Amino acid sequence: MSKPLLLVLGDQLSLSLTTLRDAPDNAVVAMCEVAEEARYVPHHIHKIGLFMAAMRHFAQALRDKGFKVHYSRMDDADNTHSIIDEAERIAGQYGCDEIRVARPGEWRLWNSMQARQNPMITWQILEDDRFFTTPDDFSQWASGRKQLRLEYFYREQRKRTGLLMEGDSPAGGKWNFDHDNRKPIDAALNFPALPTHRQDALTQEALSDANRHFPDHMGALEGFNLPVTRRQALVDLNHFIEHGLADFGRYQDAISDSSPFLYHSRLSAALNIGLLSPHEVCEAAQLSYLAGDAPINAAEGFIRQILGWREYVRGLYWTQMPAYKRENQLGFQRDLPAFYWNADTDMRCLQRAIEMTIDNSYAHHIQRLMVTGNFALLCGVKPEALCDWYLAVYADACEWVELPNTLGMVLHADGGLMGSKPYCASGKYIDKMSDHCQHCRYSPKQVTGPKACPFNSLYWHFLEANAETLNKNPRMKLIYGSLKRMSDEKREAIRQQAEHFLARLETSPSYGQRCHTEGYIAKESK
Ligand code: FAD
Ligand code: DLZ
Ligand code: SF4
Repeated sequence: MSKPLLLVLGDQLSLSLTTLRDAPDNAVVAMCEVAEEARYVPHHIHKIGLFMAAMRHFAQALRDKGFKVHYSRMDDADNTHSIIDEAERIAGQYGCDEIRVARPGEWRLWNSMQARQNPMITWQILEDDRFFTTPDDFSQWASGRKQLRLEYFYREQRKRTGLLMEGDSPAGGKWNFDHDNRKPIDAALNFPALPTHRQDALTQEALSDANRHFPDHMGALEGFNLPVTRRQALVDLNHFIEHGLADFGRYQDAISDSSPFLYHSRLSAALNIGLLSPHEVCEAAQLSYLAGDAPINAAEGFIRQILGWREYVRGLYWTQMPAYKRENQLGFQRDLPAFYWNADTDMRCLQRAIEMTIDNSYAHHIQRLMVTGNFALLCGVKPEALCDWYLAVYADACEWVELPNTLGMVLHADGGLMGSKPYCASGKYIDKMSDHCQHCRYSPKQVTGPKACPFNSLYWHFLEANAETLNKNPRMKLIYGSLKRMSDEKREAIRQQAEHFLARLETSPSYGQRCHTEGYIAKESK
C-alpha cells in the first residue's frame, strides 16, 4: 500500500486544502521552514515572521485534528533548507513512496517539482482548488480571444458564481461602479484602526526565531500585527466588513500622507497564505450589501478586486509562465533606485510609500501602482529589479500575484496583456489624489526649474522615449497630441530637466549584493 507524504507549503494553510482531503490513515504531513525561501529574495522581516508563525500555528491545528505532522524548524540540525530536498528527506525518513503537494504559488517551485527525478519517490502535483478558477478554466476563457481584458473575464465570473447578480443582471444595474470610486483624500476622513492581534507564546517564539536568523532584512518586528491564525484573520475580515467596506469604494484611489491603510481591507496576506478563502471574503461583502450596510459601489468594487483581478492575474501567470518573466517590451535597463530600500529621498510621496512599506510590509494598491510603480516606469527600471523588490517587501507577495501586477500592470513589459495602456502619470495626479505635495520640497505645478516635481519632466520624457511603441495606442492618442503641440524649446527644457535628474539618480546594484553587504534600514514612521 502506498504511503504518501502530504507536503503543505507556507501559503497553503487551509484545512480545506486538496492535499489534506481524504488523506489515508498512514499519511504523514510535512511542513518545512527553510532558509532558501526567506532569502531567494530578501523578504521583509514581517513576511518571514508571518510565514514562520502562521506555519507553526497551522501545524498545531493539524495535530489537533489528528494528522501526523513532521515540522522542520529553521533550527533543526538536519534541515536541508530547501523545500524540495527537505520533502524528499522527510519522505525517506518515514518510508513514504509518494509526495503529494497542491500546485505551489510560484512557477520556479512547480518546475523543480515537475523536473524532479527520484526513483524512490514520485511527486504528484494536485490542482489547488482554493480559487474561483483553475489555470485550465482561464486558459479555456482566453482561448481564441484577441485581447484578454479583465472586464469580460470578471463579468463571466459574476455570472458563474452568482455573486452580486439579480437573476441574469448585475446588482444595481451595472457591472462596474468605478466611476463613483475616485474620490481624493479628504482631511475630514477618519480611518478605522486595524484590530491589534495578541501574540501568544508560539507567535512570539516564531518572531524571535525569524529575527535571530534574518537580522539584516528590511523592517523591525516591534510593529508586527499581521494575522497568523484563522481566528485572527476572521477578526480582521469582520472588522473590515463592519468598519471599512462602506467607504472602500469611494476612497479606493486616495493616498494619505499619514494613514497606511485608509479603508483598504489589509486582507491580502491572510488570503494569499490560505487563512481566508476568497469565497468567504466575497460572500461577506455581498451579505453586507444585501443587509444595506455597504453601498453597491463599495461591495462591487471590493468583490471585483478578488473575484476579478486576483483570479485574472493568477490565470495570466500560469498560462504565460515562464516566458512572461523574461518580458521587457519597453527595453528598460535601469537598476532599482537605491532609496527603494531605505526611503532616503526628498520626494515626499515616494518617501512615505516606502516608509510605510518598511514599517508594515504593506502599501495599498494605489501607492504600489501610482507612486513606487509609476516612478519606476517613468525612470525605466528593468523588470527583474522591480519585480524582486515587490516580491521581497510585501507580506502578501507571492509570484503568481506579484509578477503580473509589476511586470504587466506597472511596467507594461508584457506589451499590454495586463493593461491596455501604461499607468503613467505626472505629479498632477498624485497632487490630486493625495495630501503629500503640501509636505514636499517640490511643486507639482512646476515642470522645469529647481523646485519642479520630478514626476512632471519624467512623465514627458517617458512618453518621448517610448513614442515609437506607445503612440500607436489609441488610448494614448490624446496625450501624444499634447506632446506634439508643445514648442521645441519647452520639450528641450523638459528633456534636459529629466535627463539631469536621471543622471543623478543613485541605483542599487542588485538585491542580493545589497542584502549581503549593507543590510536594510528600518525607519520609524514620522
Ligand atoms: P484591498 O484594496 O482591500 O483589496 C481587496 C483584495 O483584493 C486584496 O486583499 C487582494 O486580495 C485583491 N486585490 C486587489 N487588487 C488586486 C490586484 N491588482 N491583483 C490581485 N489581487 C488584488 N497583491 C497581492 O496580493 N500580492 C502581491 O504581491 C501584489 N503585488 C502587487 C504589486 C504591484 C506593483 C501592484 C500595483 C499591485 C500588487 N498587488 C499585490 C495588488 C494589490 O496592490 C494588493 O492586493 C493590495 O494592495 C492588498 O491590500 P489590501 O488587502 O488592503 O487590498
Ligand atoms: C515566503 C516564504 C517564506 C519566507 N518561508 C517559507 C518557508 O519557510 N516554507 C515554505 O513552505 N514557504 C515559505 N515561503 C513561501 C514560499 O516562498 C513559496 O511562495 C510558496 O511555498 C509557494 O507555494
Ligand atoms: Fe510627489 Fe511631486 Fe508631490 Fe513631491 S511634489 S509629493 S514628488 S508628486
